[in-house]
Parts: sequence; structure tokens; C-alpha cells
Amino acid sequence: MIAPPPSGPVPYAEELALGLLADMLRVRRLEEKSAELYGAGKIRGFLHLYVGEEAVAAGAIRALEPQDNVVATYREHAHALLRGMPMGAIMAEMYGKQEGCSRGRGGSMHLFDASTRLYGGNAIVGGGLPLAAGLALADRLRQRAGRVTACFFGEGAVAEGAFHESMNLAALWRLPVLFCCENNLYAMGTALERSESQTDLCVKAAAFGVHAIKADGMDVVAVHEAAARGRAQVAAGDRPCFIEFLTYRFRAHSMFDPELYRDKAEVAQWKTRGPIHTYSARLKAQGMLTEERFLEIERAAQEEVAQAVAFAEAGTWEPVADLARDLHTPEGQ
Ligand SMILES: Cc1ncc(C[n+]2csc(CCOP(=O)(O)OP(=O)(O)O)c2C)c(N)n1
Ligand SMILES: [Mg+2]
Repeated sequence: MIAPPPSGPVPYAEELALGLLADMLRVRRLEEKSAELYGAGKIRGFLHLYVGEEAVAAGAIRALEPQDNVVATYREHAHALLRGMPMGAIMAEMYGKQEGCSRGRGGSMHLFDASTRLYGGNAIVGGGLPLAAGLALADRLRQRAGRVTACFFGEGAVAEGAFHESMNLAALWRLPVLFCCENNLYAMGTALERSESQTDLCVKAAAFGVHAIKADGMDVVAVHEAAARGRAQVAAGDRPCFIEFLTYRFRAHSMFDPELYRDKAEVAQWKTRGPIHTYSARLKAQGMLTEERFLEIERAAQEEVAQAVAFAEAGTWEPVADLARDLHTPEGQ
């Protein structure tokens, strides 16, 4: 049984309330355009979209501070964008152009930007967790108090040894990590209950002695509240915190997925809980949003996407002579 759509008043002043809406719309329009460009052969390689899950990155990233680190997965366009990476640098990276954030060498799964403390984009399931523990350990050793590392990962990662090792060390050494589990119920075509004996992920996390919280990942307000609470606990130096955001992806796992493992009716039911339309309806009901304002925010997002595409189109390919650049071994050895 799927819970009813998120409802009730939004407890924020206008700037944050509408900022969260703008964040989700920017992500949605970026993702939809990316799918279109993939179909047109402009973006190649792997592409995993975040459509349906926007409330998680939007709510959680707004709860972070500029000094915090962020580690994400291959489904990370939203995290990069909302952390402050220009949309043009994301699009150019997906095009493989050298104006991209990783000079076109990483593509969709390897967005990286040290200036906004976005430490990837990781193609390996669970690969970000040890990196997050390591970043937090570095902060501990360098005595950089007040910095938290937020690590986003799918529920598929809880089946990996790296999850258990990272949770254990983070808890044992009281490292400042905010573990943000994006539980969209499927790891590619494998439903959680087909791969895990314990499907309550907070029970698993609590076994390590960390704070463990559940939040409705389709409700940007619930996400923001939980992330703010979790971040505060972590920053206080108490213990790491694990948050399970229950969410759902509306599109296929990647561009190569025929989606044979779930019914169309299930997807349709989850769409009734869509994070953008339910949130907009709440804002409208309390008089914080008019249709005109909504369209204005949407137009701005579309304009940003159009500019990002123009930037990527105008971008340049890395010259072949540069191919050996950044290799650790001298050419010919
Ligand atoms: C170590 C490892 N094993 C397998 C894969 C292949 N793989 C790519 S995505 C994926 C599913 C991961 O699902 P989840 O963690 O729930 O994230 P979601 O895609 O749902 O966001 C798998 C098994 C991989 N990338 N890395
Ligand atoms: Mg998943």
C-alpha cells in the first residue's frame, strides 16, 4: 500500500519555500532534456535520471552548509546542480566536451567539483561510502570542526560490504557523516524484498549505533526537516546519522532498462505522490504560490536548460594530442 500524497501547510518563509520548488523544477527540466538529448545521440554512455526523486536532493542539500562535503552516486546530476555546479558544466560533461566539470572525461556518472566540495559521482555501487568516511576522518584529524560529509547512496548499497565497513568505522570513530540513503525500492531490476532479509533499513543502520531516521522522500518538507535534524546531530560531534528517504524513480533505471520488473500501475500510483505537483498544490492552498509565479519559476528553469545546452553545443572536444594528459605513467611505459 502506497501512502497518501504529502499534504498540509509548508512551514517556511517564502524564500525557502519557493527556493525548494525552484530547485526541484530545475532538476526535473534538466533531467527531461538529458533524456531527449540521449535519444538524439548528443549524450552517450550511461545515463541515470533522478525524475521522481527530486525532493531528496533538494530538501537535503538545502539543509547543508557551504563547508560541508557531498558524495553521491551515478544518479547525481541533481546533487551537483543544487550544490552549485553550473548547469552548463554538467551538460558539457555529459556531451563529453572539455568545458565539462571533468573535462569531458567522466560523463554523466562522474560529475566532480572540488570548489563546491562535490566529491563525485561514483559509478560503483557503495563506492562513495568509504570515500565519505575518509573525508570525515580527514576533517577529524585536521580538527576542522563543524564540517559534515553528506553521503548519498541507493538502498542497493546496503548489500555491499563497503556499506557495513563504512558504517562501522564511522560509528566507532564517531565521524561526522550524514548517511543519506535514497531508497527507491529497486536496485536496477531487483526489488528490496527480493535481496534483503531485513527490509527496514533503519534497523540495519541502528545496529551500528548511529542515529537512524526515516523520512518521506517524496515530501521536500519532510526531507529538509530530517536532514536539518540529522546534520545538527552529526555536527554536534555526537554520532553519525543515517537517514532513509523513501522515494521512487518514475523513469527506468538507466537508458537501457525495459522495466520488466514493475507494473505500470505501481508507477502510476507513485506518480500521485510526485514531489513537484503535490508540493505546488500545498503552496497554492496556503496562498504562497500563484499559477503565474509557478510558470515564472518554470520558465526560468527552462531558460537555464536552454543556455546549458547552448554552452555544451558550443563546447570543444579535447585534442587527441592531450589524450595522455593526467596519466600517472609516462607515455610508452
Ligand atoms: C559494485 C557494483 N556492483 C554492481 C554494479 C551494477 N549496478 C549499477 S547500478 C546498480 C543498482 C544500484 O541500485 P541502488 O543502489 O538502489 O541505486 P539506484 O540506481 O536505485 O539509485 C547496480 C547493481 C555496480 N555499478 N557496482
Ligand atoms: Mg535503488
